[in-house]
Amino acid sequence: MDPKKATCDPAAQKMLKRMADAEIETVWDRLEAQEPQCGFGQLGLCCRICNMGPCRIDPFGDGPQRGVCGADADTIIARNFIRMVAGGASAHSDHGRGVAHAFLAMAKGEAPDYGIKDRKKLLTLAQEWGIKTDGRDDRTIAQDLGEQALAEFGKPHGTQRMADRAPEARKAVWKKLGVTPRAVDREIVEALHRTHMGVDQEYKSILRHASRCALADGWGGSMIGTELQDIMFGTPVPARGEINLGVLKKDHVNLVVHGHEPLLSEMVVAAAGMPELVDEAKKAGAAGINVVGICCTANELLMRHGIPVAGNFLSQELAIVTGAVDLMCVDIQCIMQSLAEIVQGYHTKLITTSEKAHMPGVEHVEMEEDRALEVGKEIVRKAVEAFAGRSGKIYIPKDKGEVIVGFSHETINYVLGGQFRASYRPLNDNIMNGRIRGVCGVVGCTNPKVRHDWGHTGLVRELIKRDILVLTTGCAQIACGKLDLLRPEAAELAGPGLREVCEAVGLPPVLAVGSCVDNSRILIACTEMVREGGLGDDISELPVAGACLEHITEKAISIGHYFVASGALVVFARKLFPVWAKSKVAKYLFEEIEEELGGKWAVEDDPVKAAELIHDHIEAKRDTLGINQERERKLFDMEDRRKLEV
Ligand code: SF4
Ligand code: MSK
Repeated sequence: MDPKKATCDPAAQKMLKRMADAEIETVWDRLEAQEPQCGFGQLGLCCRICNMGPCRIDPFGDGPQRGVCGADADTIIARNFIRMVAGGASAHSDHGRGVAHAFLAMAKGEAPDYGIKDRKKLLTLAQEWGIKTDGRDDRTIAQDLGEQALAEFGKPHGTQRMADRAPEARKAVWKKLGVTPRAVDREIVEALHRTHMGVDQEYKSILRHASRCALADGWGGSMIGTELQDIMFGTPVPARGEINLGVLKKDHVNLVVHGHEPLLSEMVVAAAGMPELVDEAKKAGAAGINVVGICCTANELLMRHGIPVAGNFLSQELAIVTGAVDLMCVDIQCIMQSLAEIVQGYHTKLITTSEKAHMPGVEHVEMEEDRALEVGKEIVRKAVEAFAGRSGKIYIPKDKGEVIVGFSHETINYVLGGQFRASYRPLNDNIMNGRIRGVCGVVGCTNPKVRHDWGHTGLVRELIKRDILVLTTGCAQIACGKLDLLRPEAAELAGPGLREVCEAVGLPPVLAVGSCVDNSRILIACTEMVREGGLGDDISELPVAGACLEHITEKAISIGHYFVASGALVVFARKLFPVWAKSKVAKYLFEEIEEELGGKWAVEDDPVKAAELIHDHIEAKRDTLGINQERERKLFDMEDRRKLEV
């Protein structure tokens, strides 16, 4: 394998070469060993839901066209699709439920190490949910809010409260189609029930429920997770940071937090800053304690504290092989089982922390809400101990990108509109006057089937060149950071209109919005754009889109589908999208669903062509809005600048 073909991240290229020389197996090697992968699976045409199977449908028409139970190709593809949505929704929502649980414990005084960092958001959300705030102390308000948030997952009646935030026109579309999300658990359970052998056999009916299930994720579990995390740990504001393996420090205790939930990593960061533990590290011969992140837990810490990021999903094995990681603690989601084997060759200590996610042969230190900081301290101490036992050689690539992050929707509001008139008006105005053509969310994973970081960064470069503002989350956000796209200087790569706007307000053309659950922030940003006026009455009228050309997980499918069901065009890589192109399911997802929900899926592997597709979609939306009439282009004058200045 040629490292340059596997990844466009220079640090990863160096590490892959070293791993090949040392004959250490990587995720790329295991992918190669799996090839050729099952062609039926790649098209969504295999089913192993019951024990009359597994069954497969022959896409060439020579072999079987029905499973043993009689299910046809479309039923099987639709069932596989909705099960991915349900898996993704369950992952995000169980994360959200965990946060709600800790939030309630905090409010009751049962989790004393957590607190309320964003009081304004607490009061705003409480008022939004009809919780009395006058004359009540914050903890009591938080207790009511925590109870209600937890109830959203399993309530017997009614629909998701967060979904009330959507524009009126959007809610009317959902209501008419019968897909307004109810309790999160109910939608996921129903998805599994409908796809049990012999239940829902009409692909459109299955896929409509997929929409409702995905909406329960985006406008339910994920949004609850994001909002309560903001209240407990602070709503992100612009912060500087650094991204890539070069953030590891040879002379420090390097502690990597990897996974998704900030509940633990916040405590590790707090513990690592305690003088007693820093002293212990110094006594062990280290210059200090360096906490860095991988995957979305990294995004959570980077956004709130400027904690450095060592890499995204495909960087996790590489980080260990630097020999500089003293301890890696993992919680939930996107953790490769291979880590347990790779650490055998190093002094690195690997620790699991979630009751839901154990690994064979790996020490488990359970995160407990009522003694969270103690657990954080215990983990930091284990990292110091491991540092003291360092033996092998250390190689840390020097590569790291500088970034500005922290663009919660509140930050976008503030940065664009200013403290005294915070609003999306300047964004909408710049879209209406054409300097910014539209907005695209570039999100999601890094998959070894695609050149690492190439799909995301290639697409982002092409979008900003076309004056499309990019919002990014997850591993895509880390990819952009590694390759210098999250800096204001990246505006030099943007088209003239976007560049003018970015330079006027000092913004990067690619705004880092956060982790996977923070895609809910993009839903809110879209809603605010509608509310601000001038760009239609519904998200489906906005010149916006979403994309992920390197997706891996069920979570990514759920995210993509909740954006489609919210009215957006969503583009994924063709070769990673397990839906047979000639099926009726494909016709529905790529075309007909737009008539029902205003959004639709599209597939494209090539980042340039994907950018063209998104650009054409955005221009078509602009035409429909009537904002594409020829206008005289002019450079910013003082009047324009005054409008934009913070
Ligand atoms: Fe085969 Fe039908 Fe069973 Fe699926 S549900 S494995 S198609 S018999
Ligand atoms: S971590 S879900 S690989 S974005 Fe959120 Fe990255 Fe995808 Fe995991």
